[in-house]
Amino acid sequence: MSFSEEQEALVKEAWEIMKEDIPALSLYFFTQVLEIAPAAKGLFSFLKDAEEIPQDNPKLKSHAVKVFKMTCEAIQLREKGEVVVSGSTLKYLGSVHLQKGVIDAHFAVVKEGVLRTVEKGVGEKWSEEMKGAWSEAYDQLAAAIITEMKKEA
Ligand code: HEM
Ligand code: ISQ
Repeated sequence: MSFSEEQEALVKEAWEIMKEDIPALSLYFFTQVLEIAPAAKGLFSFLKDAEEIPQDNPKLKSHAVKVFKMTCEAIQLREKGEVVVSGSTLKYLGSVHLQKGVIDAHFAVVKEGVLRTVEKGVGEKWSEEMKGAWSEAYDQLAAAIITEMKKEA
């Protein structure tokens, strides 16, 4: 599967808007993920012992941003023929997630969190097409990470 130019543009358009509101959207992202899967809280080192989601935790923000940025980058698949991630490697991502005890089913939870966050972030620019573009980008990236996790397991 690959991205159309239109899908690429939609992913980029959303991120350009979301970038301006990172603290609030990061918090929203974690809130959504934990609402769907409360047990996922125990997986994150900076959430485990917290009563509630910390409002201003730099780790929380940077983690959330990484997920969104990497999803954006996954759209380079069209040009490069493979999923590219910057600042880290797929191998590293595979091993971190394996080590933390992440399983396949969690990826669907995080996907839902990503989509809800984009919807909130872009407001009236939200559309079925934009949802499709983000879904596709996320699925490609998740599949690449899961492949690495399986290789190592
Ligand atoms: C850590 C990205 C899916 C749980 C990380 C890190 C990155 C990342 C980049 C490393 C952060 C760092 O060391 O700087 C992604 C991407 C995903 C994804 C791009 C999907 C496409 C998931 C899923 C789960 C998960 C499905 C399960 C809930 C975690 C946990 C850590 C982590 C628990 C370690 C956090 C900590 O305690 O420091 N992820 N992740 N990730 N991820 Fe993900
Ligand atoms: C998965 N991996 C890293 C960071 C995350 C932030 C929120 C939800 C899922 C995540």
